Amino acid sequence: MMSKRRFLKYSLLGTPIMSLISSASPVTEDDIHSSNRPVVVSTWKHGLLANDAAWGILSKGGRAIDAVEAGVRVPEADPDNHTVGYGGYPDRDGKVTLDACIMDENQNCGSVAFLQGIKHPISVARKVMDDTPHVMLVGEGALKFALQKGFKQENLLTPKAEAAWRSWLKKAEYDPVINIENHDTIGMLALDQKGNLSGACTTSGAAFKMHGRVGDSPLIGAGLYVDNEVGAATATGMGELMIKTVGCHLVVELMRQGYDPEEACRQAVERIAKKLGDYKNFQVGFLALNRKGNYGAYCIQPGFNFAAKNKSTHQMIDSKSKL
Ligand code: SD4
Repeated sequence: MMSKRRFLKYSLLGTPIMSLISSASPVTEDDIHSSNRPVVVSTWKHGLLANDAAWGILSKGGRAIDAVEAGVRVPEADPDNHTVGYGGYPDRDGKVTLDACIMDENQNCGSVAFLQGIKHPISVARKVMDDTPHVMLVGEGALKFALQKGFKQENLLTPKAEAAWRSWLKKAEYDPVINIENHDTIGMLALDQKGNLSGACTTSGAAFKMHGRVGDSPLIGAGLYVDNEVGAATATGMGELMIKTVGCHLVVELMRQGYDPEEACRQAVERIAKKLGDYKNFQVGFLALNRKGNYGAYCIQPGFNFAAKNKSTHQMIDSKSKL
């Protein structure tokens, strides 16, 4: 039997459509959206290189979950990126502590928080998802698990990050700076050729944070959420605001109600503004992708941008902002 795609192509070549239409199955919503696939989006400028790595998998028909893991490993390994993985700024005690989570199209998820000495927390999170009955491992337990799985323990504090910390120590003021580096946590969302969504989020967290502080990035619902029937969302910025509002779950639920990705992100920012009086002192950026392959973002302060790649384009897009 002729496939739907071949049917459409054949029709366009001049065969009378009506003569075939009774034997062809109807064009489904999925057929229409498949032209938008695959697609990958990720936060900040480091998303460009990360998207390229994800595209290597997506363009060959690979799974979104494999693409997002491979993608975010790029900034995790970059010593010049001071907000993700190796080279990330340490906490106020001089320790680099990492948070990450990953989620697939079947509601499977894995997460690590307060993990030290492992360069690729996203891959440890993936192992938690694939090889354990749990969702989240933290601290020493996460490290022990990573070592059992063959990950190498190494010093993640680079000389540059250590120098920044020593300079911060002179005043030791805890004052989060908005968009100061313009390359923050990486949150990545992908829709693969088959129409499945996945997401990953990984960070060294707020620079010079209190020892033991964990932000939104490893928390399913706060820093990342995926529902294959609807869409996916991830976040960057001051994690406490996303945790207090379960921000990414909110964005996905707004898309379920029918809002497009940008409007869903905008409404989530409005929710933060309504509920949290001090929101103007912080940045939060939401990024969303729906199952049709449409994407959008919204943030509190100007300055947040994201990288978007599909078959026809790979570009940085400035997010609209509330302020
Ligand atoms: C956190 N959301 O730990 C992360 C950090 C981040 O922009 O994205 N900063 O709160």
